[in-house]
Amino acid sequence: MTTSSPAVKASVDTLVNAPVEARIANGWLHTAKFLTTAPQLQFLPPLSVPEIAFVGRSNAGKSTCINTLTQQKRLAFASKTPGRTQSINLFTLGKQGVTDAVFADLPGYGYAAVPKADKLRWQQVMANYLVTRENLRGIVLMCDPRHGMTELDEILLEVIRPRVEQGMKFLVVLTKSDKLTRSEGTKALSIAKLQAGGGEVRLFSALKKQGVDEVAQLLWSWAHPDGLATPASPAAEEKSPVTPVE
Ligand SMILES: Nc1nc2c(ncn2[C@@H]2O[C@H](COP(=O)(O)OP(=O)(O)O)[C@@H](O)[C@H]2O)c(=O)[nH]1
Ligand SMILES: [Mg+2]
Repeated sequence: MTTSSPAVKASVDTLVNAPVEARIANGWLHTAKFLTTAPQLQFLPPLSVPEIAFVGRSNAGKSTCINTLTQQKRLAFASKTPGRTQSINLFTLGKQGVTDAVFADLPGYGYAAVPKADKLRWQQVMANYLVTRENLRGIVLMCDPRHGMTELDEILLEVIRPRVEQGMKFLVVLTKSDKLTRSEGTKALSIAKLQAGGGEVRLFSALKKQGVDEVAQLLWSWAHPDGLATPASPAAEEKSPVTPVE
């Protein structure tokens, strides 16, 4: 029998010894599948399952974060032309083929090369989506802590504040935390906590896998507020996986 390298052994240990909650959350996230893309709100299918939206300035690390969380290389492919694909991409999640949540990946904002009229149009689409989407359960704002919250992030915070006050889940993910020292990380966390107005804040590094399990468990708990459901019954599987609202 060959002896595995210390690095391989460390990875195996992490997988095997990960808390059961993290394993459940990561297994669930891995089921993410592309559903559809909508250039405007009226093309978004009305859905009844909880939806979690991912927003952030372009280049904040949003695609990398979604790919890391779902353990898929190209689910939300890191766009080569940031800010150009102005559509909402939906992904379904759920074990045993039964969709129990949807992720909505909103295009990054703030990309300088986008014409002003397009920027304004897109901000309007995004604000309308965040305010009116009925099954929206939570919002994840990606922010590169080296730049902090920009004016556009703050506009977005204002737009969602009333919904957060009414109980909408909200998480600020401080991305690329591997680029911060420990004290910079602590400082970025406390500043973001003040700005998040009751929402959660986590440091996250796709490179160092920091915060991955924590964010995974939070998202899982948002989508499953009643905790672990009983295994899907045959009746539940017969239903259409994504039940449109009447
Ligand atoms: N060091 C480091 N770089 C990252 C991390 N996540 C993303 N990046 C880099 O940041 C840049 C923007 O990432 P991307 O996911 O495309 O951002 P998006 O425009 O928000 O989707 C890319 O060059 C990524 O490689 C991370 O955790 N650590
Ligand atoms: Mg991207």
